[in-house]
Order: sequence, then structure tokens, then C-alpha cells
Amino acid sequence: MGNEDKTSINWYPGHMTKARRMMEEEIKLIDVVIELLDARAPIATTNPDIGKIAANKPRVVILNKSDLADYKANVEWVKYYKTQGAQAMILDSRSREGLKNVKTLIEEATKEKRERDKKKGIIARPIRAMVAGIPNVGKSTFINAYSKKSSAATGNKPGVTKGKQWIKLGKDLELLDTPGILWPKIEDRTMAEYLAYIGTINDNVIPITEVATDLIIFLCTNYQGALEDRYNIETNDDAYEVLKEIGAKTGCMKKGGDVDAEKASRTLLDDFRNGKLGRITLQWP
Ligand SMILES: Nc1nc2c(ncn2[C@@H]2O[C@H](COP(=O)(O)OP(=O)(O)OP(=O)(O)O)[C@@H](O)[C@H]2O)c(=O)[nH]1
Ligand SMILES: [Mg+2]
Repeated sequence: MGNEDKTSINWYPGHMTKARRMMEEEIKLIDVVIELLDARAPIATTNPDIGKIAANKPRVVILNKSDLADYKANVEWVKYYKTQGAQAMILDSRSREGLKNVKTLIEEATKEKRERDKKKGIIARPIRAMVAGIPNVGKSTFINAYSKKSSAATGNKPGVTKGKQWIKLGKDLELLDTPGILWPKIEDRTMAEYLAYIGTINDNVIPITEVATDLIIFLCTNYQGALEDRYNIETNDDAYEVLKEIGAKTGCMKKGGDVDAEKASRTLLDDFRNGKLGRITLQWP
């Protein structure tokens, strides 16, 4: 992403400042923080601010959207987090696969606290878990799947959840849904690219054709055949040329008969985000 100004505008909207403040207030009541990351790019989707807010709390790391990521990378990432001493697991919140493990991890992470309470004679109250993460990683989808209710609004764009919402699960657990928060300035260009690919940052504020051509270069380098198979095209070193090929094959044309590069970019990014290009991991441990 070349145009610094364009890409740094507006990805820290007012509601994120408010959300951050809310999380800082609520953290006192919280027993465990469930941090959702995107399994395709766990490091890029880690917000250091969440680590700071949750500094003294037990933490469970969930690598969500694992169905869109490379199998091998998923396994390696869980190993990586375990060697870091974190409770970690992969999850596909849409198929509910692996949801049972969440309970085990929460219990594991809150064990000390529960034992401490018991010794002090404090009557067991529900465990309070804050579900946190950057925008669009699937926090609300996860909460709905885990609670088997559709209490939280979801959507495939950043900024769907605007305020806090507590969701009760029986008498043992309460989950706090939070709005996704980013950090004010994303300095690392590669990280910013990954966030743009997966839809963390609103498409209206990113230079979409540049993001799409960057993705083409990434795919041609790391996942040869992915674009060829999906669009029935030949690829070459000229990413913009490839983008136009994709546009031509998918009917993204302007009135005069030229390819609409912006529309082609949206098509490519949508396909990537929906797993139509296969299981693709952007970052490996
Ligand atoms: N393939 C796949 N898609 C998922 C998964 N979890 C969530 N999604 C999709 O990701 C999109 C974002 O989900 P949300 O639950 O709204 O994300 P969020 O983290 O609450 O987003 P904000 O509220 O904007 O911060 C939706 O289109 C979900 O259907 C998953 O495990 N796999
Ligand atoms: Mg949400």
C-alpha cells in the first residue's frame, strides 16, 4: 500500500476509542480474556493494546477462521502458542467444530482463581470472560455459536459490534462481546496489507486496487495455482495485468468495454475472504 495518507485515515474511528475505554473499565470485573485472532495471520491480528488492557488476567487465544487457513500452519500455530505458555486452540466458529475445547481452556485458565475463591469461602459466581480482538475476526459469531443463541449481531465487514453486550451461558459463564479495536497507526506495511486482505479495515478507506495487486503477488509467490484454478487464467509477473484478466473472466467490465479494475479487486478480495481461493495462510510461525 503506497499511499500512506490514504491508508492511515479513518481506521481508528471514534467508536474504537470509546470501546477501548469501555474495555479498560470492564476489565476489573473480568476473570479471563478470550482473545480471538485470525488463523490466517495470527501476529498481524494481535492487537498489543488488548495485551496491555488484559495484562494481569488469564488469557485464552483462539485462532478463529481456521477453516480458511492452511491445515499445516494451524497445527504449527497452536504448537507455537503452547510453547509461549498460552492456552491456545484453533476454531471454525461457523461450523462449531472444536467448540467443546473452549470450555476446557476457560476452565484451565481460571482454575487458580476458582481455587482461591473456594479457599476464601467465596461462593462460586459465574466466570466472566471478555471476548476481545480486532474488527471482523469473528468475536460475535463465536459468542453466538458458543452460546447457541443469536444474541450478537455479526457481518462480514469491520465495525459491526458498536457497544458492549453481556451474554449469559447458564449459571456458570458470562461472555462480554466487545467492538473490534485496532491500534491507531499501523506502521508495518506487510501487516497492514494482511489486515486489508482479510477485511479488518473498511474497503472504503483502503486503496483497493493496490491491495488486490499485492494479494496477487503474494498468491503467485506462495500459492501457485490458486488464481489459475479459480479463474482459469495464466498468471505472470505483472500483477495489474493479472487483475485485469480476473476482471475479464468474472465480468467486471466498464461501459466502454474496459475492465473495471476496482470491481475486479473487490471480486478477488471477496473470493479470498470467503475461502474460494483455497485455504491460505498469510503468516507462519
Ligand atoms: N469462514 C469463517 N468465517 C467466520 C468464522 N467466524 C466468523 N466468520 C465470519 O466473519 C465475519 C465477521 O464475523 P463477526 O462475528 O461479525 O466479527 P466480529 O469480530 O464480531 O467483528 P466486529 O464486531 O466488527 O469487531 C462474518 O461474516 C462471519 O460469518 C469462522 O470461523 N470461519
Ligand atoms: Mg462483533
